[in-house]
Amino acid sequence: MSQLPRKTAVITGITGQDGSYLAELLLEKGYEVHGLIRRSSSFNTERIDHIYEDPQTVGRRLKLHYVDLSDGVALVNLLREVQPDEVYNLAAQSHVRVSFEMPLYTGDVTGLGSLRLLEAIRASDVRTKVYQASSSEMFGATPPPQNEKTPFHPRSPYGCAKVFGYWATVNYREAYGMHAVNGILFNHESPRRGETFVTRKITRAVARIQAGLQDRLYLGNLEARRDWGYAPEYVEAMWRMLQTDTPDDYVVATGEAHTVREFCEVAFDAAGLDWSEYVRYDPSYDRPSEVDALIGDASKASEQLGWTPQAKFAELARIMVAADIEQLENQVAGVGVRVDR
Ligand code: NAP
Ligand code: F7E
Repeated sequence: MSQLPRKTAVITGITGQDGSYLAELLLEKGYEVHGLIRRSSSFNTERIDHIYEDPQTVGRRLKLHYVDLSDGVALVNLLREVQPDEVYNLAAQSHVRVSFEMPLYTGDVTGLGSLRLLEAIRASDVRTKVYQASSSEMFGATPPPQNEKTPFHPRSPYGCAKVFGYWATVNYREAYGMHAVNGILFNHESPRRGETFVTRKITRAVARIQAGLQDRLYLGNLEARRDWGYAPEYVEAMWRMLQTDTPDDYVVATGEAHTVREFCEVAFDAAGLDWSEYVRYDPSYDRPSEVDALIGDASKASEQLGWTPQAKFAELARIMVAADIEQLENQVAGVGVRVDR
């Protein structure tokens, strides 16, 4: 019996939360995975250290390359060399609050970066499918529920940059017949979530407060409502989007929304603590313009991709608190911490 040829994928942003889970998923499925990392003076590969293979490893299927999304020529060269079947564009300056402080940088990497990648695919003449990491932040001020037909009204430089990337992706599909899709993902979290996003900031603080290492947690707007899902499930939706015959755009969400305050309640409660004793307001975490409420309608993804969310709000918060408590205990005990959850 003849074997199907091994598929090859490129992941930009492989060192991030989603990139690390997607790399694991694709390796499990037998892909050769090429991850793009950017040069930094200190290591930032913690989330993928457990799947890293030395260049000397025979038959290795995970390869890392230094390519920054600001460098279009490096993208062309990489694509020519690798000839991928699938490209997942997950790299971004992804922090909404930071995008108000670095709007031009965010526009360059998060917005123009997606166009650079699309144009690099065209310039290298590679026939590949491409996934663009679009975001519920594009809906911004438009009231929920939000689906694929909901008009965009971004409320941050980050949201504006993602709208640009969204339309560039649609345009390359229409203009050049590229198999290019937008996954419009609502907030998704995990123990690997960046430490300055609100859920992880809260669950890390819960662990530290329980251990007696911290006595206050300063937060901004507690009334914002978000549709929070579990990141490992969301990367499965990304992969499914690239397995279809016809490229299209999909919302990925749980359909349930909760406030930041509710997340605090559940997360502190998971450690037997009362959140109101520890959480204090600090206006410096407020945003010049806020996104008040995001609730996704993922019916299209359910019907056409067979994707449905499993872990919901309370379970997600408990998973994250348990992981942060375990990580802290290991640190205190001096045990090497594996970030492979
Ligand atoms: P993340 O943890 O912040 O990861 C972002 C990745 O982009 C990191 O690997 C980062 O590298 C890389 N990166 C940043 N600037 C770069 C540059 N100039 N050149 C090359 N790489 C660069 O983000 P995430 O949560 O995994 O999200 C993945 C993608 O989905 C992002 O595009 C994000 O905007 C989008 N998104 C996320 C959510 C969510 O809730 N998580 C929802 C919707 C859309 P370093 O490790 O070196 O910093
Ligand atoms: O904020 C409020 C804050 O930074 C959530 C990114 O992955 O999801 C993420 O963007 C809410 C906001 O995520 C603090 O004002 C209160 O209303 O965790 P966040 P985000 O802005 O929703 C979307 C879908 C993406 O695409 C982005 O890449 O929480 N909030 N107090 C706070 N937020 C932070 N970070 N820190 C606080 O102290």
